Amino acid sequence: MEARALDPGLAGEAATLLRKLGVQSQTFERGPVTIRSPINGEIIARVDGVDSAAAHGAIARAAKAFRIWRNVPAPRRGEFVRLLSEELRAAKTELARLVTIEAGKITTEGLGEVQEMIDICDFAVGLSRQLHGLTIATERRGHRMMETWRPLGVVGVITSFNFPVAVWAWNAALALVCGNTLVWKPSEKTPLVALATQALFERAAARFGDAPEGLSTVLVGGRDVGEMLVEDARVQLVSATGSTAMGRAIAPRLASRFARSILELGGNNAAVVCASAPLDLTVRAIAFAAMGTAGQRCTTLRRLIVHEDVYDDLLGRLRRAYATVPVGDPRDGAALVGPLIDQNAYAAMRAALDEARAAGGAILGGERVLTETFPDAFYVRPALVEMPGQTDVVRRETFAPILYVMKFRSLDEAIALNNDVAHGLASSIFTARLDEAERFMAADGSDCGIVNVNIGPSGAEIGGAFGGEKDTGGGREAGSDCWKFYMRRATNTINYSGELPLAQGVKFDL
Ligand code: UN1
Repeated sequence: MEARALDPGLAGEAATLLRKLGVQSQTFERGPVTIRSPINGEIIARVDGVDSAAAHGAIARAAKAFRIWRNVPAPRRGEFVRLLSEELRAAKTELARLVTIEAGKITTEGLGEVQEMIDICDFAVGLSRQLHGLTIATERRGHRMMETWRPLGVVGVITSFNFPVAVWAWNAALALVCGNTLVWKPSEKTPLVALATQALFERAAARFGDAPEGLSTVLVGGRDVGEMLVEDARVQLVSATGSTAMGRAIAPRLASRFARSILELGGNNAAVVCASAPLDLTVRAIAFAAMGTAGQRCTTLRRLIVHEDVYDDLLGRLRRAYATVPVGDPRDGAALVGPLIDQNAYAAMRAALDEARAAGGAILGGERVLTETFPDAFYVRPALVEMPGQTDVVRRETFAPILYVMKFRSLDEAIALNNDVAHGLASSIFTARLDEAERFMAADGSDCGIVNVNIGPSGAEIGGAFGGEKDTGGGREAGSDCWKFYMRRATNTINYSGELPLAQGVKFDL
């Protein structure tokens, strides 16, 4: 089934939404950079990229703002984030619609994206009254030892098209309550939602009253802008989401100036389906994880490792799901799979499927659809590919809705397959057996940063730490204690004894 097409008056609608969200018309009506909607390939805006002088200026203002912001009490900084969350709540429908238009997410996922921003803001508001350190036993009489957490500096945030605003919010909400200031380089494919988010940020700043100028700036631009964030000594931390190649290029440069980095570089995520798996639930979980967001989440399920006893039953059900999933205009409530972001994404999908076929894969789906309605957009039917084994193409991340399926016999074999890829982001096991679930989560189980049971690898909540190992980059963002990465830990030893005992019994009497 293909969902029906809607009237494509997208440029006009995008302009109305942008104005309503507080973005000045001149920001998106003229400029050399054209922005196209993946819904129909239509040009929806023309923006101006920043030049290096403007980018330097933004970093300088952020550095200046930091000197003020770091001294604002943390709960008051939390109040700023609370106001931001109010703006996001009020603008949720419009911002979500703009996400749908610019990134091609289906309506509920666009709304989910903004909800994720609201959720991390709420988390950060609570955190703003915590940020607690420890008091630690000291060996010296009349002394106290403790740790305090202090603001770090300017945080550079580089985001990708697939979570074009939520990932900024994960970083921004924490960075702000931690006393830092921000410079944001959004994906070149999705600057409009970033400009809209910045306008909401400025509304929150106006209501807050005395927020320093330059607290957060968005820099629309390409690789050169990202590189400026990486090279500038005033930027203490760069949090970057994108390809492993991008991470490999920037990580050593940040390390060479001892700046911090949080890298979130994609995944090649697997699910293991055991013989005891509850199959109804498993099929639904697989469908969302593998086909949702048109396979363009870094947590998308890309590899399915199925016990041979349930293989035929599960594959039968999956084939039905793949044959009937509605692909179509993401504005249409009936569609569950929207378009790929652009032609390059489609070409990468085609190339991967050709390679899989050559390696012995049996492919269901994967063809381009809706070409008559949307000749300049790239809608595909998600592909279900039965593979004879974990070949090279399976071991590579292709950012498209392709699910490779393989068989296993023993859990050891399944875990080995799960781990035998370069990335280490998310993984799942479907089982009714406690021993299998525990084994998958154990030290010698999945080597990923996210290890789930009876739930797919994608769609993480903000309360947990998000990120993964190996080629995923090792960073953790969002919940748990990730806030600590946005702060400087100071160990304080205070002597109230009136004497000067040295640690480790050292004597140094003059
Ligand atoms: C990403 O794809 O870059 O777990 C982030 C998820 C989301 C975040 C994905 N909450 O799918």
